[in-house]
Amino acid sequence: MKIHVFLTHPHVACWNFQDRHRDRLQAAFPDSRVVPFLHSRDFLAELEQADVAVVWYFKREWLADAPDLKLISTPAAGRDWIDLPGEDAGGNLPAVWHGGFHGSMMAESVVGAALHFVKAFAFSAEMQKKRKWARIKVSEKIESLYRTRVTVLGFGRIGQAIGAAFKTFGSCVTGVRRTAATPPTWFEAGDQIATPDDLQALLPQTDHLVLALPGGAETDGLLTRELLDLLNGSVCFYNVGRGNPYREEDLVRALTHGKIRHAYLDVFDTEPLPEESPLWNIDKVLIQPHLSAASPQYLDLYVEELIERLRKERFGAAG
Ligand code: OXD
Repeated sequence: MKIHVFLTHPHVACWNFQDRHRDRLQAAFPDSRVVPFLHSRDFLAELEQADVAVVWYFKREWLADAPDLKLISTPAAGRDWIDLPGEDAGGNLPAVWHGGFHGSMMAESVVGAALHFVKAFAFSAEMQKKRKWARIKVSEKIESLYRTRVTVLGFGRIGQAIGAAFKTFGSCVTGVRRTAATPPTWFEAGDQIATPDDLQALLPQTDHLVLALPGGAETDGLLTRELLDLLNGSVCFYNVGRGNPYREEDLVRALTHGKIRHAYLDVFDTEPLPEESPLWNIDKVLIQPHLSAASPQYLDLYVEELIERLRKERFGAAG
């Protein structure tokens, strides 16, 4: 089996494939050849020989140069960057695997932001800069996640990992998803799975609203202006999925009309977030440039997952 790896990220160093990742993958499949590429031109020049392509993105026109390709594997969770023709186009398309290991890292980011908000760390830092021992003022702002009501929109692997992390602080979790699912083992009395039709009833009761939704037509505009208007003003809002479920102007309106108390935004409809976006200037907004899953261990976790899956599905059994 020839595994060609082209995992070079233009901006984020921890998303670059390193020698240790190659060594781990090679050691797991000694009869195979793991070949890393740094540049797309070199990757494309040898794609003809690849059985497996490990990539951040793939363009459909590359298929013409990949007669033996059986699998495209990407660490990304989102479906956005592997562009293949639809099945109705016919032909033998390679299988596509997306990473499923992001949950714990993204949960750290969301719960980290939640703690940042409820423990009033930004205000403490402000007081510190002024050398003020502001015990009364700071204490008035400190809250807890205990018994707060958390609603997670998008309750797949990532959403469930985020819900589980809130659970460890004693929150009550509602996971919203379109299709039925077995409740996670960590659910307790009061936790539930709901559907988007329940949002009208859920949103006014929600203390922490987390969006962990995939992009695409099914989630486009899901959070309408009317739904945002139902938020209770003390809610903390988090988006680590995609920017498409609401219009930015509706979110800005909800923020400036006092519907949302704090927001942690990691993803945006237009990325990079344009300099003229009003979101930059809203104090209660904490902006991160699409990094909620960043971690030095990111590709180690991916490689372990890939090895396990290649073994389980007997890819490369013939070497
Ligand atoms: C992903 C992402 O899909 O970073 O992995 O958004």
